[in-house]
This record gives sequence, C-alpha cells and structure tokens, in this order.
Amino acid sequence: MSNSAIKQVYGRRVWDSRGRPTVEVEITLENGGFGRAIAPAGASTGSGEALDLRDGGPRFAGYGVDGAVGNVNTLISDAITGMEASDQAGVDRALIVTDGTENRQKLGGNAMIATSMAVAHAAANGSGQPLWQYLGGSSENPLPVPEVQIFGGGAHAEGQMDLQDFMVVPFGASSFSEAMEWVAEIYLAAGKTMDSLGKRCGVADEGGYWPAFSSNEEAIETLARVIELAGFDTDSQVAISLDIAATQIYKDGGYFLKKEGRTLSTEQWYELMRDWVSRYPVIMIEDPFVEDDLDSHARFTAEFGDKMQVVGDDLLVTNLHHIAAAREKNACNTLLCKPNQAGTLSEAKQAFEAATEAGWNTVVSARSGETEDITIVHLALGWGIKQLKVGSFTRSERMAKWNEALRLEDAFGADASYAGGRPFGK
Ligand code: 2PG
Ligand code: MG
Repeated sequence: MSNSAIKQVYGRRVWDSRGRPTVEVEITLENGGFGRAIAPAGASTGSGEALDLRDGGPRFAGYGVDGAVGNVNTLISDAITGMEASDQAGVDRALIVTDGTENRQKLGGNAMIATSMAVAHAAANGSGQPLWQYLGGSSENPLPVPEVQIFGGGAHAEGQMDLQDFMVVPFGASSFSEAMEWVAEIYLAAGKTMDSLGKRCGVADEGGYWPAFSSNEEAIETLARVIELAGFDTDSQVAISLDIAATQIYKDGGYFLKKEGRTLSTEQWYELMRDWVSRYPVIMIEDPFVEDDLDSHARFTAEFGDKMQVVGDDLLVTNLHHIAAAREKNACNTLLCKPNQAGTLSEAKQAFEAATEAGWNTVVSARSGETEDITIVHLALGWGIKQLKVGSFTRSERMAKWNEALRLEDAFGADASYAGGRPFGK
C-alpha cells in the first residue's frame, strides 16, 4: 500500500443554497492527505444527466439525501477504501462499476460526484499541491472569462421570466480582476436602473435580480442599456450571454412565453431569436431549442456559429454520447461542462476533451443549487478551460468561486493571464 491509499471515506448531509439537503464527502489518506467536497444540484436538469438520489416522501419535500449519504458510508467506502487516491480514473471506474446503472440511480450522482471530487482534493493535499496544479495545470493557464448572471428567470424564478439566465461576459478585460471590477459596476448599474423603473422584485435562485419585465426582450434591451450605462462598450468590452434553457418552456410542440401569453412554433421561435441576436449584443446563447431537437440546433449553429457561441447544456449533459451525436450534426460549438451531470471527474474531463477535439470551446459551470465548494474553479485552471459560469455576483456560494479565481490570479503573480477575447466571431 503506497502513500495515497484511501484510509477513510466519510459522508454527511449538509445544506445547499436553496436550503435543500446535499451530500458532503471527506476522504482521508494513509499519508495524511485530506479532501472534502460537496455535491451541487440543478433545477433545470437535462434528461440524460446523472440523477441525484433523493429520499422522496414528505420530509424536506422529498429532497432528503439520507440514502445517498448512507451509500457513501457503506457501498462507496467498501469499494474505494485502500485504493490510491492518485489513481482518479481507477477510483471513478470503481464508482461507476459499483453503481452499475446508466444514470447513477443506485449510488446517486450526488454521492458519486462528491466522492470523486473529494478524492481529487485529498490526493492534491497529500502531494502538497493546490488542486489546480495537481490536476496538471500551470500558472501559464489563463484565468477563465466569467459569464455572470444579472437577471435570473425560468425555473430559478418560478417561471416569472421565460429565459433562465441573462448574463454578461466581460471578454475585453485585460485581467480576471478587471473583469470582476467591470461586473461589479454593471451589477450596481442594473440595481439602480431596476429601482428607477420600479421593477426590482427580489432575487432568483442564483442571486441575480428577479425582474418584473413584461417581455424577454425588455430584459435583454435593459441589460444592453445597463452595460452602456456602466460605461462599457458592447462591441469590444462586455456583451450578453443568454441561457434560454428552452426545454423548460417547450410545451405541446411549441415554445410557451408565459408573460406574453403566447406559444410560438419552432419556426417562429427561431425567427424571434434571430431578431434578438441581430439587434442586441448577444455573443453566447445556451440551449436555444428543446434538448432533443438537434436539427434546429444545427440550423442555428450553421447560421450563427461563426459569430457567436452556441452552448450545449441540456443538449449535451456533459455526456460523451450526447456530445458525439451533437458533433455529428454540428449542433453547437461550445460544451457546458457540469461535473455532476457526468457523475465523476474523469467523465467530466473526457467530455471536455471530446469537445476540444471537436473544435469547440468549453465553459465549466456550477449549478443553481450550490455551496461553498470551489472545486470547479480549480478544474478550469487545472484542465485549461477558458470560460467559467457560476451564477450571479451576489451570495456567498457564488462569490466563493469568483473569489477563489481572484486568489489564484494573485498567486500566479507575473505569470497570470486572462483568457479574454471571443472564441467565435468578432
Ligand atoms: C444551467 C444551470 C445554471 P441548473 O442551466 O446552466 O444556470 O442551471 O443548475 O438549474 O441546471
Ligand atoms: Mg443551462
């Protein structure tokens, strides 16, 4: 038994940013290395993603994780105790085999991803390296370009707005810290604008404003105005990213716009997005169509893919088979990489590598249900992922990630650089 052998696996229930139970795992190694990680949880989930194991029943509205935590302390502990934590692929394989299901319903995707990430943290700690470095990163890897939510809607705001995330992308900043400064100014300007319009209602699940706009377009138009009001140029400094999360509004063969009280055919919906994209500075659009409509995604990517990023989240669910199918049809040009959709770190990394091989860009992403866990920031720097999406610019489960990236930028010192620019289009 060499140094990084896993000595102890311990799971406990903690709580996420929506006040729901989630799984925390702690790993202790023979060499004294220690790692801890917490599973995040989505609200607008894609149908092919790894399933969180929930207890069901009346307690905590069914969101309990006693079963998943129990699995960590029994089945998972039995399967990986004694294995080398430095063999991430081997540990992840053991998790996958022990689970034995397609969608991780036996052990629970939540139990698996928390374990997989905690093992990486423990191995890094045991080897005396920060996680990003242990994962193979160098201080020459650029800090990622953030996508930051200003207005939240969709499943994160009880459907008050049809689209889910109205975000800003400070692609023209010269450093990550400058990007954060720009976002802070825009966030303040957005608050002032909403107050003066009398449209500030509260905050959505990820901390962005939950506005009382009468249409999606009003929100996009306001966001473009706010960027300019804060003093930024939308051509060269800060532009808009939209997560449509279209599967959530797809009903009975059409796209249902609740505020406007109308349902659009796929063709009408396509036209509406074409209109938005032509009139507003939108440089990224995520899940523009229902997740199984690869043809519409392909048509959209053929028309706009050289000008903007077409991002697959529910479309790809960080899954190699979905990525292969989308690649075959050219259905997008960017992967949204969410480790908990995959179930293990090794599978998330394979998804990133498959996307890179396809010539796509990748955004590593948090979930709408989050905690203080900052693993994804280290994945970005460790694997060399150039974009990062973690929600708004408020609330500590979001700020924990932005602040961790600032710490890493600081630690890189003179080597620090910023991914900047736009991967597709100018
Ligand atoms: C998404 C994420 C983050 P959720 O759709 O990209 O905004 O939401 O975690 O609910 O899937
Ligand atoms: Mg999404």
